[in-house]
Amino acid sequence: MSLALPSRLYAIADPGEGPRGATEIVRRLLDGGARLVQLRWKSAPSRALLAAALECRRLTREQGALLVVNDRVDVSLACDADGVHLGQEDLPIAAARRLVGDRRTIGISTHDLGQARRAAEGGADYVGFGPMFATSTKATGYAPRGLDALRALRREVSLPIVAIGGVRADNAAEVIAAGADAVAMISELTSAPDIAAATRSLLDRLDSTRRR
Ligand code: 3NM
Repeated sequence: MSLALPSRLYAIADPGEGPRGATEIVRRLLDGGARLVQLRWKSAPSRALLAAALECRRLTREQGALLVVNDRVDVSLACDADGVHLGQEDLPIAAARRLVGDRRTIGISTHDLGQARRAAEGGADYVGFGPMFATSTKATGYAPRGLDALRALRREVSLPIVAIGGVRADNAAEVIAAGADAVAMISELTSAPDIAAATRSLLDRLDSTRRR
């Protein structure tokens, strides 16, 4: 079942090595108008992650925003998130689906057409696709895919596509124009001095972007 994305912005709260905690980032993203938020905190012990996820759940509910938890099906279920986002090395979709059921969203990170096709056939609700451009946030092991690869993917896959990796305010419009349903961003927002203001201005820009 494909996810109806509530926004062209898929904002990822990843505290990384930065000064702000995950829940503080989520609060600021929501203040700026984000309505689709992923909690991504790879280094967190399970308890700290769950505590953050529960708080993020409370905050996203208050704003009517969707919450997706990265990597962790268990934490996604335990905080009653709207979905889980899985990488190629995480639980296979079929196993995740058995756990989360049909009402929750499963997103899959993909890096080429074959992976995206398999994700669609396997029952993913949306696919991530990247890295679009060079990024230092994650060592993906893949060269930047670029806009042509995104256009090719768009022709092949009818599921919502969330483009990720090196997406910034100044290239987000061309990523949407090339066929992404939403753009996912980490550093562009989390390293902004004022996360809420950066989110707000990005959303304004995306609103006025023409689709394909
Ligand atoms: N996944 P930034 S690229 C988490 O290609 C992640 O699947 C990617 O961070 C992929 O917005 C990436 O700071 C990092 O470039 C995105």
